[in-house]
Amino acid sequence: MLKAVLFDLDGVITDTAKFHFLAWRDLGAELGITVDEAFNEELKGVSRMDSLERILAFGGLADKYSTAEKEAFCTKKNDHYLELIQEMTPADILPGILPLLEELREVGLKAIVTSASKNAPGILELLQVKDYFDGIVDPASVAAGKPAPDIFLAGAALAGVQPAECIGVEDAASGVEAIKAAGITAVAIGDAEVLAQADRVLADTSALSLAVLRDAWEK
Ligand code: B16
Ligand code: MG
Repeated sequence: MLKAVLFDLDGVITDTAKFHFLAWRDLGAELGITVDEAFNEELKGVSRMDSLERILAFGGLADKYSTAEKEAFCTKKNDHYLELIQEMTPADILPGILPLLEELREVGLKAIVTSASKNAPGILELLQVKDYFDGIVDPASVAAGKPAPDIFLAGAALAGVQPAECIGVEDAASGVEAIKAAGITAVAIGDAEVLAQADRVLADTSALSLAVLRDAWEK
């Protein structure tokens, strides 16, 4: 039986990608690296430090900075990102998400947040949806980030159910890979070619419903 839904945050519950992009673009500019929107796609679902490493490698500066310097860059990017997201409100919840959370609550299915973002609790507060969730996996508590299965296995454990009793909802290819590696049914939001590994791909979140999730899980 389907017992829990594991939600990615950025790109599924809300669209923070534009704010991550602006913050990385400005940091990149300071370092002499052009981060454009196409490159930003490769940072979706990727942790903060791993995103910085990818940007530095992209700019040919992979070995230039010490760990302490890289940590300072991450802090700077995050401070800017936090400033940018303060304008978020419940109006920024993506279509279909709130009705789905209501449905899950009505039938008693668990809802867990499995986001790579350390800012997930604060963002859920801004969106005023924190109470709909039974738990938030702390990405700092798992050994390896997406595409490793760790965060989704931790999500199932937090829900107190088996991976096979869950569905994971993701917008990033790395996230879909992580869900499948955890032995969980994957529902993806976005481009069917990019997300081909998923069990079901929906063009956007407005198509999400408990009926659609159950159908994907049963097949
Ligand atoms: P933070 P998700 C991911 O969230 C974002 O897609 C990715 O762009 C970001 O770098 C990562 O969170 C870390 O975020 O800097 O806030 O800890 O898609 O896994 O919900
Ligand atoms: Mg995402």
